[in-house]
Amino acid sequence: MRQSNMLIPTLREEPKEAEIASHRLLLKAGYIRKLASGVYNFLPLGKKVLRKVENIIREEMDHAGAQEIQMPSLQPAELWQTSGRWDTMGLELMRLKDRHDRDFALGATHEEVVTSLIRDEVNSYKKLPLTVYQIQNKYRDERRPRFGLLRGREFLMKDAYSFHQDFESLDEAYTRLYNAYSRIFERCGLNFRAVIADSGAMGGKDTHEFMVLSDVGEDTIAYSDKSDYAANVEMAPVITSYEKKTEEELDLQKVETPGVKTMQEVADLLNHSLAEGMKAITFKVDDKLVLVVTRGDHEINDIKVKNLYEAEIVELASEQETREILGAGFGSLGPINVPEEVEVIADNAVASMVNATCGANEDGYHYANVNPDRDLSISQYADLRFIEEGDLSPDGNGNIQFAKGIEVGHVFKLGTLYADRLGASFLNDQGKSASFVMGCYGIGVSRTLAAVVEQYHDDKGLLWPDSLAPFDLHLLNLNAKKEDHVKIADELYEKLHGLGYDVLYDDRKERAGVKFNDSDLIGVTHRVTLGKRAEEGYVEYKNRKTGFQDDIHISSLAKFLTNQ
Ligand code: 9G3
Repeated sequence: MRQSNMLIPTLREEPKEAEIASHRLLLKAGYIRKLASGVYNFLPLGKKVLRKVENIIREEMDHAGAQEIQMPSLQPAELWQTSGRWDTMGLELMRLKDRHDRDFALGATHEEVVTSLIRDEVNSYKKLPLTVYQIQNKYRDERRPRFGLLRGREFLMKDAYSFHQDFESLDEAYTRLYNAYSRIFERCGLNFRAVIADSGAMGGKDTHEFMVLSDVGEDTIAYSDKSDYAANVEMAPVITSYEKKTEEELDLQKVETPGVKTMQEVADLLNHSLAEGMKAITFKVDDKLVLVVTRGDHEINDIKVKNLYEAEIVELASEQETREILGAGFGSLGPINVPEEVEVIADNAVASMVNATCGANEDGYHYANVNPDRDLSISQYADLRFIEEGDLSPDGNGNIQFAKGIEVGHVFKLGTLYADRLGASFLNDQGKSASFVMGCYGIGVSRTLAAVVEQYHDDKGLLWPDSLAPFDLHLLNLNAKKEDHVKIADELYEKLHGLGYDVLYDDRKERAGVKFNDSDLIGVTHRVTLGKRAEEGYVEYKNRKTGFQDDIHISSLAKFLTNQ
């Protein structure tokens, strides 16, 4: 392709709204352009790379036995009302009305659509297992779209759904697609980890997220320094066993703590460490108030609280409703003198605390020398805290380290959740009606492209793994104003094209510096430059990734390139 005809609007200046490399470089190199917050145009180079990511996914999904379909983005509200998600999904679900004033959702995901499709088309176990997938834009009205393609409001997703007569069959599909995902991300040149994840509102139990290691990732991975254990920090279990200090249990004492607000201020005033104080936080779990207690130096993991109650919604209670029921503000809450209607649960670490302090549920007062067995009525101890670096790995092998990750894939075992809600059943091999057992599997395609850039770039611009580069070769003619150079370059372009290379040919009448800058930005690995030695029949080869360069005679260029 001749660059003089291509739409590649590279920028000289840094795009100021970009906070991370992939956002900055994809804008600067003319791959994408923002239309609105979280909504992007893919320009020719961006589209070429996006299509290469899609095709790797397509090959591996087809190889795994999945069938490609295409479902609508316009989804009738009735489907979401039947599944119950029309009301539980808040502002993130984009909704619109048609000309007859009927409600629709813009497809954020397709469990409802695909389950209704298979419900209406498949009714015998003989047609199972069946896995379908699509590669299509999704719409989610993120509260804070940011980081360019990493968190957009319209983005390209591959979403697959598998249908089974039983869980054994689901397990097989899950494993097969898990392996397909590993091949997909390997072929995209990514350094990734499959981590044990939390299934959130999707129900089901097994679920894994595929995380690309990157400092700009929004997710935290807890991984073992001695085994291949890796989990999303949200769900990593804590197996630490706490030994009780042997000091004598002192008498419970109410102490004045005027004006303290934080755990640290209490610890400082009463002259003890954070770990000797009890942190008590009020949560609304669905519609009841729960007081969650942890050791002062630990963080409450709300996902673990949610899973303990199998609740739909878990959120922090407001100070006002807390005060109404417990009689004190956030700085003085504790598990003593708690009204009946408030359930008190505590993290396992609390059970081993001796002579601890806690809020007295009275502003400006705390209790000292609190000993759980004697002074507290905890309705349940559980693993409720976030795992921390240094904690034992949940597989008992090594200790936990943290890394940031970009979630590019997520595979779920859904079970019969959606089939039950949408009445999707089939006749099983005993002639009985049974709900489909389902799995669902997503890859953020545009997010994967951005994640590749995060792992492949340098200060001069983009770099691409050969599997994704927008072109095989970048051919630069530095003297596009000299007839004889143009003739040599044109012939070389035709020759390379004839050899099957997909060539980006910079034939523009621009200065050498502009051409080199743009070539560094665009990031095509193999660059062939026709410069001052053109008359002698020499071109300069440069590898954008390794920096290797050498003068090559045109007659041996083809052979040379096959070895790159
Ligand atoms: C919504 C909105 C946002 C959502 C969802 C629904 C995430 C939603 C989870 C999934 C599960 C799987 C198939 C592909 C793989 C992931 N955000 N999820 O269901 F209405 Cl606004 O999407 N779906």
